[in-house]
Amino acid sequence: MSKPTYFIADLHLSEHSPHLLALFRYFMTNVAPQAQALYILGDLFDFWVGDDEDSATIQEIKQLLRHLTTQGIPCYFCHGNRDFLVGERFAKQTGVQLLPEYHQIDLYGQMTLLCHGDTLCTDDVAYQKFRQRVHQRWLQKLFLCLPLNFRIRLAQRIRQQSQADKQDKSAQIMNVNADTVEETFARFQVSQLIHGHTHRQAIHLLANNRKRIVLGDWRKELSVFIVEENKAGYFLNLTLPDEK
Ligand code: LP5
Ligand code: MN
Repeated sequence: MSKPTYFIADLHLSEHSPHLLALFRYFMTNVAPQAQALYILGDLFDFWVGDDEDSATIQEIKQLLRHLTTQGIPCYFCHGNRDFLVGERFAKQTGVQLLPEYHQIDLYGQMTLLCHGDTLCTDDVAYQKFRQRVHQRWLQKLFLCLPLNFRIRLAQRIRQQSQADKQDKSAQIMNVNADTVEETFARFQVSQLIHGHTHRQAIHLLANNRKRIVLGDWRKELSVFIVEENKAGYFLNLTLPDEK
């Protein structure tokens, strides 16, 4: 029998959240090794300002990923809106394979589209404008030439501004746009869509036997979506064993 495939997103790991790091350590050591493959659909990090940042926390995260990939478990990473600057150097150091913005897989016979999910939130016009701007290759190259400390400070400023802007946005604006979801299904001709970003963990059953799976974020609990052959996909939410 084939092994299950795991999907995670929106962990937002940083040295400022030791609890999340502990969850990730637990997950990578005790849960992920049972997978056939692990897909990280963006926002693994709270923010990423370049592959040259190498704090103790980042080193540990990279080691955990490396340890998994050297056990022969493929690990795939799709960029999020916080860590779109994760690059080839990170991939080489960890053995993680970087995916394009949209990636189709055959998931035990179901054609499935994977993405972070931010591109589906087209009602959030201010965010989409921001996204377009920071996804320009020339601007990213220029940003990566700046001193590391300056990049970190700038990212913190953008985070603050983003938090402030979100206060004035409705929950609906920050959710996926139904038409965009329909267009995406049609464009890629898939029956299943798995994404994160909105943090609203759910399995949405849609018309024509289609499914939209929204991955949960990690807070007190870790959240993994697990798909096995001949079985409906399900979420596993876990707290650390000694914290129950
Ligand atoms: O991340 P989250 O869930 O809080 O909010 C997102 C959207 N916000 C973002 C910004 C990220 O949080 C921070 C990204 C840091 C990246 C570091 C590298 C930067 C490199 C630049 C390279 C060229 O994605 C938020 C959405 C929300 O999801 C829900 O979908 O609403 O979008 C915004 O809030 C965007 C704002 O509306 C507009 C952006 C304001 C930034 C202005 C910059 C000011 C900089 C000042 C510096 C002097
Ligand atoms: Mn996100």
